[in-house]
Amino acid sequence: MHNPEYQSVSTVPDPDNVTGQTVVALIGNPNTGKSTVFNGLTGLKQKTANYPGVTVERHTGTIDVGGRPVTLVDLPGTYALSAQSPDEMVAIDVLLGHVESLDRPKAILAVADATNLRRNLFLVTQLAELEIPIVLAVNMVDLAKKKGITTDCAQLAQALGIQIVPIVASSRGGLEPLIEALATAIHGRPPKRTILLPEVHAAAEELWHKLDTAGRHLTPYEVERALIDAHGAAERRFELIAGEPVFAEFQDLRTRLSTGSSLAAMEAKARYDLIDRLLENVETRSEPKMTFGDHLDRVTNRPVISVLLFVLVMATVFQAVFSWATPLMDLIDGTAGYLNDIITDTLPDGALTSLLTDGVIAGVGSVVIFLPQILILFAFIIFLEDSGYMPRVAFMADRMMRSVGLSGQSFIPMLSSYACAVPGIMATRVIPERRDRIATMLAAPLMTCSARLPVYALLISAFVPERYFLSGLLNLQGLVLLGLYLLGILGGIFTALLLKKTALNGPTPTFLIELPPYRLPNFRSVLIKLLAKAKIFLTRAGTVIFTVAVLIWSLAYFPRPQPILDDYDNRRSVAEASLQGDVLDRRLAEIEQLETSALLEQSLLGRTGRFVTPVFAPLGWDWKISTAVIAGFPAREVVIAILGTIYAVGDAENNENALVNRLRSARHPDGSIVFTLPVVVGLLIFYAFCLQCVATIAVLYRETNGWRWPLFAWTYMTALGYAGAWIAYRIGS
Ligand SMILES: Nc1nc2c(ncn2[C@@H]2O[C@H](COP(=O)(O)OP(=O)(O)OP(=O)(O)O)[C@@H](O)[C@H]2O)c(=O)[nH]1
Ligand SMILES: [Mg+2]
Repeated sequence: MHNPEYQSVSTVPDPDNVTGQTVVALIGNPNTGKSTVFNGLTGLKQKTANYPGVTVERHTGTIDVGGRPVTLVDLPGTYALSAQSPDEMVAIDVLLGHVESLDRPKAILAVADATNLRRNLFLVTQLAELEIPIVLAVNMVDLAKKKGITTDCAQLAQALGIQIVPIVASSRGGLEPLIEALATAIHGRPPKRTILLPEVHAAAEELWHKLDTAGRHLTPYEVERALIDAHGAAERRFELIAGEPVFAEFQDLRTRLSTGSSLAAMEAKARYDLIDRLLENVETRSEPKMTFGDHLDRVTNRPVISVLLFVLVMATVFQAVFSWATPLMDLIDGTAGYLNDIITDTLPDGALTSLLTDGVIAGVGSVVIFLPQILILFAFIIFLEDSGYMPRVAFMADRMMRSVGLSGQSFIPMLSSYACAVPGIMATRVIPERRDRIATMLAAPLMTCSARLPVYALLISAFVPERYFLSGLLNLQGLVLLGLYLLGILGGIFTALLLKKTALNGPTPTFLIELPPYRLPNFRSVLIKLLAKAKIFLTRAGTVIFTVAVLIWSLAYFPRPQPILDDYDNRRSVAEASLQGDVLDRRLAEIEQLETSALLEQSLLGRTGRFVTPVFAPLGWDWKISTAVIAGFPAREVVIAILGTIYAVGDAENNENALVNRLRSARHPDGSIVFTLPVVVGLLIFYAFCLQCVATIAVLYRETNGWRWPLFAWTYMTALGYAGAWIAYRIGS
């Protein structure tokens, strides 16, 4: 079939081939399975989930196409080539060859959702204007089949002048033919271009010619997109390159060309007319049936029910974190204790034994023990992401977010921050307006990330009694944890409100999100993602936390001055000469404990600790807590390893392995309890607010292009944490 609207146009000047790689760009609407295709082809593990906006930056991988290496670039999803938000800009920049280290793609691998082909073809027909060969992967044919949708791919391919391969990316179906199609496309010809708005096209060519002779280089295509997409990235680029006088002329031209409606609207209408004609004989759809998911949506999208459901889901997560993890945690604790016993039984008393037990086992072990809880949290997060629940929560939260000057679009980044603020901050790239983006970025680190979980869990299991309500359905520890998460949310919302009312004042953004269908997450892929999380956690424990534990141990163990050792040896001799039996044993244990404390007090760590203690004295913290908090600055969960080591070195009776018990029995030199209720509450509040995470600071720096916001965030959050802890301590005592 030859479409009369196709006409040949002159080719774009050959893009500069800087690195000699063969690049293929993977692009398509959001949530169509691009990253799933990418992972399937490259064997890598980029994040995939069932909501739009999962991928926000480009990721590259290498695939073998016909015996030659090809660089495949996974891109953020976009509905059209009129980029508005930073993530969409990434996609356009790659396609146009504006990325320094990456050649312009030799071919485009477009991914479309078979259940929604009409809307997906909007982008595909735009891509067909880029003068790059295209292979279209029509994905999710399994779902289309279930819905009674059939597509005649061969006929559509002929009409569009591109190759089309039907695939099921999630089960790797059709990936082989896809690679074969790519092999042909890389050396093939681009599809013929359809001119949808001939007048705009002609005007753009003319303007381009003028600019080009004036030595300002853009492509005719870029000029055309700049004309059509008002306020888009292409327009900004045009303004930058063309300069002020030409830009004014350009705006006049746009006004003249717009007949009744905007150029973008004219383009959309012409494009959808074209697509409807294309699809007329290609796609057949049976009568739409209400699916289970549709029924679920009817119920769960009601305002009151959706809020109740969300609270229920959250409450379940926190109950699960505490009650399901216990057996596994006991197992890890038991193993650590067993290792400890073996070492103390086989090695002589001394530095090596202390390093292994007090440094490595107590330090790394006190962090590793939280693995089960972290995995339960992640299992829930992955389940929520893959099921399609995330965007629905964002939709529900839209109204609440509006009251603080943001919108539901800020909610997914904030929810992602439950795992970690770093991907959460990255996820703000879907937000077009810079003000809203920054306000969300600064709220994100206040959400309770998974590194806070061990800190909370340690203090909660040490100091919150294990009490059950409603015949075992609710437990107090889970409720306290839920409260801390709510505190984080409140902190985040307050921060966003504060910023949107002051430095980042601006209109409330509008929020549009496509609700993907509910899907039952694939057990295998959830498991794979979970194992990846476990690996990350354990690698960290084996590297960063191990190093910190050994370092802190040596600071806490050395030096060991002879006079102190001699002094306590003397006391031992005196006791042995004058006492007997049980009394002697008790006296010896007491001397041992006093000696250990004395040694710790004058160790390098103890001496440094005394410097920082005054800073935290108003919060009721002793030098051990203060030192641990300061040394835990680079990553908050490290504080546990440090406490683990300090208390192990400072504990003469090595039989008490669990850090929880050591914290419970910690005493000041005058015999009073260290972890009183006001101190514990203060610590919890401090950790809810403070920004103890170098990775977050680094990503804030990168995403805001400067030190201003990361410095502000650190100061602001630390001040908030300190003030909160101080108030708790004051009120409590
Ligand atoms: N049933 C079915 N599900 C699929 C298929 N391909 C991908 N999915 C699921 O669709 C969801 C979206 O997949 P992603 O690969 O994250 O989509 P994406 O296009 O990269 O999304 P963005 O990065 O947000 O633009 C995931 O939950 C996948 O498991 C398929 O062929 N069939
Ligand atoms: Mg993706």
